[in-house]
Amino acid sequence: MRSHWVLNHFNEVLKKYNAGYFVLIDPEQCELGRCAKLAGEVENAGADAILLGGSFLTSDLHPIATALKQETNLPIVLFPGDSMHLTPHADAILYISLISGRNPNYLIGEQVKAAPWIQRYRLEAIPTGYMLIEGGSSTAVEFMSGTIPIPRDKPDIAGPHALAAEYLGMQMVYLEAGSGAAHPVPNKMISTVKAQINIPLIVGGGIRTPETAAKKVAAGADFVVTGNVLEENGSFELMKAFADAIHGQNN
Ligand code: 1GP
Repeated sequence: MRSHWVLNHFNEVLKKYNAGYFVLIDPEQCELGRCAKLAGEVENAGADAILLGGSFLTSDLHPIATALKQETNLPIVLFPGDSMHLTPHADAILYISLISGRNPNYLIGEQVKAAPWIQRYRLEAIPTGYMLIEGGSSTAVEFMSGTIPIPRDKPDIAGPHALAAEYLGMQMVYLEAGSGAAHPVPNKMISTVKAQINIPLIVGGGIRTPETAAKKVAAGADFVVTGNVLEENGSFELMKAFADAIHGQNN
């Protein structure tokens, strides 16, 4: 029997708060000691999980996942760019299929290569429909995947993609503007997608202030992801402000 404790944890977070807060740690952006310290601090500030990964990695994930586990009790969830981005020292993996694109390698190819290793490493796989949304600047995921994002003014195209993810049995949908995007996913696109699905909606890319994060929650995001902003300004006050803004009045 496979464990679903991380997905269960996400559902518990949604019962407790308006929305949950994921912090992305990209091993290319911070050295090991600082990444580990960040993980401990964001747990104290109220984050609900750590995403670990990026579109293009040259770092070894084993030591960093081990170091993160020593600093935090939050689930460490792999956020892979491809099938090489795996480690047994994480708890789970967003088993993402890039459903906004039409590149078979990122729809199913990398997933097949990763599957035996996910089994061997006993990682909880969380099937996730991953949708790249135009964010006003060219992003690493766009380049690496060789796919074009959904235009930001076309929520009516995004909605059926998300619905297809749910019908395919995926457990979450991730609307991604890309790390460091000039503009985050528009509120209208979030609300249109949210109205069409019953599975949790993750929104990330280019979110730089707690106020913006709160707007994404108001539009319908169930989980908000921040990455770059804490690597640029890792103050505890900012982490706490994000967690409070995303959790809402029930915090
Ligand atoms: C990227 O959604 C995440 O995959 C986070 O993006 O680094 O822009 O916060 P940022």
